[in-house]
Amino acid sequence: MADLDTPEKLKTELLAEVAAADSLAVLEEVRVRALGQNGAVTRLMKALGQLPPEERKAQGQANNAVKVAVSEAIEARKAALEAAALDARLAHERIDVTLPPRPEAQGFVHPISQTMDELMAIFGEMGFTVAEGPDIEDDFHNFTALNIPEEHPARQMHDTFYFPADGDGQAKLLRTHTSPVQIRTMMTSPPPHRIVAPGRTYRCDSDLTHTPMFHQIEGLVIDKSTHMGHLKGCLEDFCRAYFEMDDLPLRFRPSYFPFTEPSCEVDIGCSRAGGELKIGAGDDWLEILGAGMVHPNVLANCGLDAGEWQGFAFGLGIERVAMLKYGIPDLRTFFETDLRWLRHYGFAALDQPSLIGGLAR
Ligand code: 2NM
Repeated sequence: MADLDTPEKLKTELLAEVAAADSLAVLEEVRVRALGQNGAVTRLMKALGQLPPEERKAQGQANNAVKVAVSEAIEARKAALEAAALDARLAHERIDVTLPPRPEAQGFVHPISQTMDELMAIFGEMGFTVAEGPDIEDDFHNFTALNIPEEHPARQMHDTFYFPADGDGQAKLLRTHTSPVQIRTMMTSPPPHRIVAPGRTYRCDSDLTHTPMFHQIEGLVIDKSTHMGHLKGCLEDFCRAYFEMDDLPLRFRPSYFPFTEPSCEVDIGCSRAGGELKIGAGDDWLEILGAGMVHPNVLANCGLDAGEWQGFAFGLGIERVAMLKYGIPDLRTFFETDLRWLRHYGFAALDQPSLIGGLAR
């Protein structure tokens, strides 16, 4: 390309180059050479200033016509090359709609969540509703209302996590059981009651079989004539539904809790032959839950007339029953957040316990 070709000649040359460009890269190179900062058309424009004034207008119009023609040719060529590239891709590439979808990274439901869902589904079928309360409690709801005396060992610093005392000397604490939820239910709504309270609980204890945070589910039934027979039937139905054994043997053993009278512990039949625990078979027993008839003092503390209302309560550890049902040997692994553990013991999110089927299939 001569340095200062006539506009007409330059236009012819550039249009030929544009037409000959067989790729977007070559076309871009032509564009830079023609219209770039130091391109032939640009230089033609800059040369205008050296012309005598009377020639500038005509030359300027001619230059402009070149610029417009070349720009338009480049745009058109670019569109054509892009269309051709797309056609070529479409001709080659095929989408196989019969391929299975790529597996997505899968999350897992933690055994605690799974077990809580199962427990709530079973109690839900038995007519219970779910109640919740705060993890941070006061002395009254966690201890006093539950007929737990001041000197009770559970109140000692080494069992209970206390917060620093506030202005009036009252120290809040982390609830040591979910029973304060039952207390709050009885104090804020009228009987009858039929609730379960699942949730986190805290005790200052850490060894092979204790973690400072663990989970409980407790239940409460209050009505005018609820008696120990209802307690037995309810917990029997529950144990058999949870362990999915219609003939699971059950034993009710006398026990003591400050908040119930009488109190009992419930064992399920098992065998430990050869060191292997097997639920539902053999002549050995395994403790599963604690229960009892709600103590008249507790009812009175909640403003209920113990001459009119009575009922039972129970409580169990969620980790413990999850370990038993799913063969998880070590409690502490529940809270180590080890993804390999979760992949092994976790549950698929889409295989949740339905509300039908937990009980008597
Ligand atoms: C247990 C065992 C026995 C219990 C009692 C109450 C309340 F609030 F009604 F008094 N809530 N939970 C209870 C009774 C809990 O757990 C082993």
